[in-house]
Amino acid sequence: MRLRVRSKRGAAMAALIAVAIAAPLTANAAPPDADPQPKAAASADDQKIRQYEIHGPSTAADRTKIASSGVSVDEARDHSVVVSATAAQAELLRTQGHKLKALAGPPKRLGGKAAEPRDFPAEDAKYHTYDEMNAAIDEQIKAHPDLISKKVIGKSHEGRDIIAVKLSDKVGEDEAEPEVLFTHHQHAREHLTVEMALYLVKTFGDGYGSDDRVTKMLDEREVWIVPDVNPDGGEYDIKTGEYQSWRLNRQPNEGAATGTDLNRNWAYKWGCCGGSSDEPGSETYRGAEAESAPETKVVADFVRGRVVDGKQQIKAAIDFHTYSELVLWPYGWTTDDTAEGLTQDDRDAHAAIGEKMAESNGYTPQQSSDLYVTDGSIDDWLWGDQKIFAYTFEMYPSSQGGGGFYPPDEVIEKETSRNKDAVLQLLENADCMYRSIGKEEEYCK
Ligand code: NO5
Ligand code: CA
Ligand code: CA
Ligand code: CA
Ligand code: ZN
Repeated sequence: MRLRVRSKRGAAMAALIAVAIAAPLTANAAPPDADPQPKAAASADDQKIRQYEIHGPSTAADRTKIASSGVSVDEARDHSVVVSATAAQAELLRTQGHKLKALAGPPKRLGGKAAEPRDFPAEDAKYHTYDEMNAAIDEQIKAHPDLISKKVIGKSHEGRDIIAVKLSDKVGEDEAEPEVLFTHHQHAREHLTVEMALYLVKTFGDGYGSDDRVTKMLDEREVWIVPDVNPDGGEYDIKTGEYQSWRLNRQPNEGAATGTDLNRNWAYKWGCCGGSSDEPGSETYRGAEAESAPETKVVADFVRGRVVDGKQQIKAAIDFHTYSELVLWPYGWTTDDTAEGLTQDDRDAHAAIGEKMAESNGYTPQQSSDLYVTDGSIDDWLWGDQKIFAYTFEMYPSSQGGGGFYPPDEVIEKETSRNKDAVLQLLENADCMYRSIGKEEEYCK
């Protein structure tokens, strides 16, 4: 059954690829750090991603099946989904019998001004470009040099620095304190997550000495923030000054389609379970092999580098995404609550803290695969490979109507500070995550 479906899709894809090959492949001829030449109008239209509403899909299995057509599932409702798709992917879903309703494209927010290349639209000026993000972090380091530092942990495909910001008392020393990791912006269009990182750097930096909870956590934990896992994708999304709805990184593949879904490229159960795509051009393309995307490998190497004397120092993590207002925990690769490497106690501790965090920010707590199956996600790798308690936060808004991937900059402050208590909870639990299920004696002594 599955084979027949795949071969049918294969034929459709082959036809689409044939069309794509007829267009000039100028993008691939460009050196890796150069901008691709503008493509012919038809080809650019083919690549254009927009959102559609599809009625019918009601279960995680339905949604996983939708995703296997190459689209990303952006929103799961009781009896419908919102997906992002190219025209070709939308067509494929239609041939499979689905009715798609095109939704409004990304907002312009130009405020009467011309689009400014490589910048957010005028009305969204409070969002930070990659350069503005780095400047804001450098400013915080200057203001709090004993508390905040940064290091370059590697480079993106196009050569941008990927940085890790460290926050702790005696920040220059590697103290024996539980470490906690926050990662942001795996998906290019999820710009609010970079603002989340900047909010954390500012709130922790400025709050030390005046905010008791913040002070205690910086005294007793080492906080790592990777504010921009996918800088190339993020910059590409605003390259023309108008939002592109881009999700992937900017690494070319064989053929015409660019980009890997970083959150399908991690080296645990990579490509195992129908939760990613092996087709370049898919919104969930998993890459040629695990960690084939430099950005994934850079962050994975950093995490592996936190193993000191055979012990992983990082105890817990949140990977920030948008949107849907969810708190998710592993696994994504299976719909079973427990599985290899994830005992009932592991699951219960994840859920107990996940539910408490969700109580404070008003998000919905659930296992990741309740949404749809994913494989090669960061959380599965963090837990399955490194035994780091791992959460994904899908931030504001709850739905496409609330702005989808592009909420206006007016919401930044409210929607980042909304997670302060949840982040502090994770830090406070990080010395013994099993305390949350009353098993401190058993696991943490
Ligand atoms: C994420 C989570 C389900 C992990 C993903 O909409 S998102 O792409 N941000 N959702 O599919 O990787
Ligand atoms: Ca605005
Ligand atoms: Ca310290
Ligand atoms: Ca340490
Ligand atoms: Zn995402």
